[in-house]
Amino acid sequence: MMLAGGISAIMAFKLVQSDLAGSSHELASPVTSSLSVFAATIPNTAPPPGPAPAGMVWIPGGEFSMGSDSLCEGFCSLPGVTRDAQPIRRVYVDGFWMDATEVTNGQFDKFVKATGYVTIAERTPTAEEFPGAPPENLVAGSTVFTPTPAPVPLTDHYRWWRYQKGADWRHPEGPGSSIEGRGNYPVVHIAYDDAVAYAKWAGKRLPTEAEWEFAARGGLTGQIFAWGNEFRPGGKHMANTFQGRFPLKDEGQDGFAGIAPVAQFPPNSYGLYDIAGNVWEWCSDWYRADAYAQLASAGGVIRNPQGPAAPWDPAEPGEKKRVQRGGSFLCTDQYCTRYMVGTRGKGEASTGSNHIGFRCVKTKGGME
Ligand SMILES: [Ca+2]
Repeated sequence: MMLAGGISAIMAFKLVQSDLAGSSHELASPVTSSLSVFAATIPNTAPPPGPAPAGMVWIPGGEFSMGSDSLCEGFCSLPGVTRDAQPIRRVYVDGFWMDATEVTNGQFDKFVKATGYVTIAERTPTAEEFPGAPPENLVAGSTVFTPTPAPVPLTDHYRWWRYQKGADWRHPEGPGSSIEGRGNYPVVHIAYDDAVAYAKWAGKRLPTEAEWEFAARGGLTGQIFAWGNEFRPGGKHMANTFQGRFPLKDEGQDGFAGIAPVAQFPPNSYGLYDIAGNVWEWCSDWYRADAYAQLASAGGVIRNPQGPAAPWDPAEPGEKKRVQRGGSFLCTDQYCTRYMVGTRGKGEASTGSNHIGFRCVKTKGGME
């Protein structure tokens, strides 16, 4: 939950840590040659059902191969951590509209003004909710990234994450910080329920993990990134990620040290901006480490998968986690390469941080 989980449930980082601790051996998917089989993406050809809703693009849906054949990340110094995206499986999704960008502070502000909604990070935890917690810990806040002054082992994410009193979407780095002049930045410190509440208000919903990946792949087949197999084609940065030595200093060679306004990099071929990097994006699926293996074992094409019925992360089996995708401005080739399009992230559902946001989808007919 917010206090312990506020730090303990940092998805990709925890995943790395848990796998270094050996828990990946609990995953049910053995490494086989079939992992590398990507069959061609077959997008639907039907035209969009109508004019695009404001700020959204049409994702045609269709059949594709979902998953990752990468057995490691961080230049293979972190073997095995992408195994939850295996085996590659054949999936079909119906067409849908998707927000072209991550939801911005400006958009979220309209929602809050209209509804009076209070995000989870802004609510003061109670002793009833957290029996046994020291009273001084029962303060509203969220998790904030803090660079370290010197190199540290990458096996302990507590070294660069802290629970910050007063951090929330209006105060991304805590009291004293603000979103003044940041209306076009992605909203952050958003927990799963916050994202769901916004989506309902907007007449939308969160994407399933399968919808998200179909959209992110942009009609390509089995490429490593949303734009192709080369991280920097022609030397050009295609997403807001982390350069420099992690977690000391983000050198910002891609133009942004830290978070960036939306749509500063080229969109993918479906017109989606920042589908890799900048902020993690919530999906509606529960996270299960073996979700792909379970469904793939049935064979055939899996149609419109909604995710497993219940969460299960062997690293933290007591925590209820949802899927997060796309990586963030903190992802780096030294550590968390989850900007690779087929790889997965996860987060405890009531926990946000200053690199977690979302975008919404909508299907024909308006309200979901
Ligand atoms: Ca950057």
